[in-house]
Amino acid sequence: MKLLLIGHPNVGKSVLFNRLTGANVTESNYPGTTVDYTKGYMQIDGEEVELIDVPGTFSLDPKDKAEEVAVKMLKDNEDSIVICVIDSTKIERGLYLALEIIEMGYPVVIALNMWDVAKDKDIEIDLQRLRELLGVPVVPTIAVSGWGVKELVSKIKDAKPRDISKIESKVEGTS
Ligand SMILES: Nc1nc2c(ncn2[C@@H]2O[C@H](COP(=O)(O)OP(=O)(O)OP(=O)(O)O)[C@@H](O)[C@H]2O)c(=O)[nH]1
Ligand SMILES: [Mg+2]
Repeated sequence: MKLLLIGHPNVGKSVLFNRLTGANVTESNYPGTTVDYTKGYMQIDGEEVELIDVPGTFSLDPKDKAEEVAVKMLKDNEDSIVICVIDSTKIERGLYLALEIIEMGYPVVIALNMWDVAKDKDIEIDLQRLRELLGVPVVPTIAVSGWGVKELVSKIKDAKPRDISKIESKVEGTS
């Protein structure tokens, strides 16, 4: 099993990566590119799982070299589960990327990171509603303290590919 950590720049992917992986971490150029990426390993239910810290990207329509590599890494690892990391204070933009990845057929787990910052700003997020609409696990996290990370890991194996047409009809039904 392989896991990809994907999300916008500066949402906490690398802090989360460091929490999830142990000492056996390698940084190298992504093959055929000049962009660095980091790879490590973690254990889930006794199974060794590879985890990749994908360069931050705003969308799957790449605007620079790092974003190109992010999209390439996604396409090169079609059998992966994606942990989509979203900044809870900028949830709409983050969800757009998550939906794009769900639409491509990847099993997705969403980490709503920076949950502490969202709470400080009194941003209200209806987790139950998000879970119902998206049909994927949605877990609030605070990567810097580790809060929620255990729950996030426990949901990884629940991730399943989704039929996007069902999500769209649900979202349309709410407007
Ligand atoms: N308050 C708070 N700060 C966080 C949290 N997660 C990460 N940060 C901080 O946010 C900043 C960005 O974190 P990174 O892990 O470097 O973000 P990234 O997604 O890897 O960024 P790129 O690699 O540039 O795409 C750092 O200063 C972290 O300490 C969180 O849950 N709460
Ligand atoms: Mg990073």
